[in-house]
Amino acid sequence: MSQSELKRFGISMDEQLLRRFDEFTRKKGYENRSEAVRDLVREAMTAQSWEEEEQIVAGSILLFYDHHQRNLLEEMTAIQHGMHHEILATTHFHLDHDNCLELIIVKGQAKKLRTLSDQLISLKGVNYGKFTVAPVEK
Ligand code: NI
Repeated sequence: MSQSELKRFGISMDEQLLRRFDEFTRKKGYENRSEAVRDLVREAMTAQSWEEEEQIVAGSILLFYDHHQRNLLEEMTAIQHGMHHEILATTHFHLDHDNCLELIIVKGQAKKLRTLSDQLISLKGVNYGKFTVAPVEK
């Protein structure tokens, strides 16, 4: 597994973030910070390489939003209709009086899906969004 030698480098981080990172490292069961950082870097770089490519990926866009936000539902629907070839399914959950959770299952070119996800997540009223995809074929 060691095609290349290990190199050391320092990372500066504010104390609070480092405390949270140490807790994350412990909960995830990593032996040390280095192992955790290596995994996170790999994950970030893998995700980025998919997004830049024409590669076909599939996955989900998860959105938490307040449906009272003006025009939000109309804008969301218009964006999704514009990408109906890439959207396989949409499921809507009413979480409470104000908040909704929408799960959109997507398949298509990574670049295109990232754009779709960015458009939806950046809408006013969307409180949290998460884009998760993996390659369908190599
Ligand atoms: Ni709802």
